[in-house]
Amino acid sequence: MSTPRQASIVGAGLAGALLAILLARRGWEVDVYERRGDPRLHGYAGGRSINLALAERGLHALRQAEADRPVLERAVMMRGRMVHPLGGTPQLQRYGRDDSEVIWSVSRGELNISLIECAEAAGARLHFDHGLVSVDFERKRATYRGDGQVHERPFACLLGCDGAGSTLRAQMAKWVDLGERTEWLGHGYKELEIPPARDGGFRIEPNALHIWPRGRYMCIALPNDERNFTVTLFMALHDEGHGDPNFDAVDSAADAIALFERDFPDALPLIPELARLYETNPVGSLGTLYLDRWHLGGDAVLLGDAAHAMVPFHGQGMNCAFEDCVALAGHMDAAPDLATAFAAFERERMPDALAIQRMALDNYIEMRDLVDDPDFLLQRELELALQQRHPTRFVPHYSMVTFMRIPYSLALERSEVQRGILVEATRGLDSLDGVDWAAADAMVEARLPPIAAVAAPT
Ligand code: FAD
Ligand code: 8RB
Repeated sequence: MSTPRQASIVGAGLAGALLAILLARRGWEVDVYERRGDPRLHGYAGGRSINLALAERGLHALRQAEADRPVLERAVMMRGRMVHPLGGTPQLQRYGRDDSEVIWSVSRGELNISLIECAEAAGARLHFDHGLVSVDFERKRATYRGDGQVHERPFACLLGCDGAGSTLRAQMAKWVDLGERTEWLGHGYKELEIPPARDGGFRIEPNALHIWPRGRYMCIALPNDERNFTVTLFMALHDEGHGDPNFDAVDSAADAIALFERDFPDALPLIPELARLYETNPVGSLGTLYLDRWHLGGDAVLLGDAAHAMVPFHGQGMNCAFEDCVALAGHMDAAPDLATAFAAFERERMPDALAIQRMALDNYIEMRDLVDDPDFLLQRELELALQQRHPTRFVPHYSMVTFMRIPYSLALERSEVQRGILVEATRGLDSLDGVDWAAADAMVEARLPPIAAVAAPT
């Protein structure tokens, strides 16, 4: 590239810190501006222990940055979903074929600190307490504020990793119409906690992602390496007319206890601080952010949540943001100029962002409702059988998203075809005994080309 290889990254969260490593390693001069203080000095902002599910896409990006080892050292393996039916025994549904196909629960604070340390070691300059406040795109100068000071800095380009509430996005929108719109889900979430047992061990199965599906709402729990679990309750914000609980109606600690006594009786004794946490922790809102464009010529580009925030139900927000970083760094290195690089990045990644946003919305229905539905379980059984019969052609939906790196848009397209086959092949059946295997095999062979032939190895 002929232009100077300099970049200013806005945000040292998950994407910003990883992108800094990737660019600095390739010889770029990188400055990272972060609104918050240095988490290595002050502890991670927010305080609460939040964990995230790391899957193959995110892990692969960490490997590219040689940042996977410190992260995996403290990760907890999750082999599958542990489904807790109301009044029944919990059942583990494996995510993959064996322990090579699992996801990992990692602490956001530890992950972010590891990435920041790697970014600094790779030569990036980090500027904490520097929140972007405004951008003058004509003079190519940005203003940052923090710690009672104002700093104006020139930039070659701005890479927006400043999250769902992106300031850079708002500044870009003053120059061009980004076509921004947010679709709110109407459901929110509240974080709770299962502490370690008295003997210091885990109170429930550690190597699983726990789900308490209740139709139109649910609880989940992810393990932490400190032997506690972060529990998240997802439900409607307001009355939706079904008589279901919602955050307006379940307002006090007493309401929350009553809800858990009725709907999550096995979880209630595991959350001794339910009353206090329910009253203290805020209700978070959930939505999907769509933009028609992510870049302003070669001056600025958005990625991660700033470009395409999504609902959390596929556990792919971070994984997708990490994939964005690898794609963007590749285009910045290869293209003749930044405007071309940013346009190529947008062209490559926008269809994939739209696909995972859709699949994340769909997975809410699956998690909260279908995971204990007999038709769904039969289709799931058939998915595994068809994978065994046609390993290159029929890969279960969850596996394509979670254990492979084919584009999300291709995973969505193939999942829709597969869904059709599953529905047709199980119609009217309540076990796999009656499946017409010849017909099912024929559908697979006709409708699903081998994946290696459609996805170039990366
Ligand atoms: P962020 O990680 O949010 O980073 C943005 C950074 O920019 C922050 O450090 C912020 O302080 C900084 N910033 C903001 N404004 C400014 C400014 N004006 N100037 C400078 N800096 C600024 N994803 C998964 O893949 N799996 C999961 O299991 C999962 N679980 C989640 C659980 C929770 C509770 C939440 C909230 C999200 C979860 N996600 C998960 C989604 C994931 O956290 C995000 O998709 C991911 O963090 C996006 O990375 P990002 O760098 O774009 O944004
Ligand atoms: N954001 C996850 C999955 C899929 C699990 C499955 C789902 C909490 C906020 Cl809701 C959720 C998944 O299909 O069996 N993998 O990883 C992470 C999830 O929620 C995270 C912890 C979360 N994200 C605001 C809250």
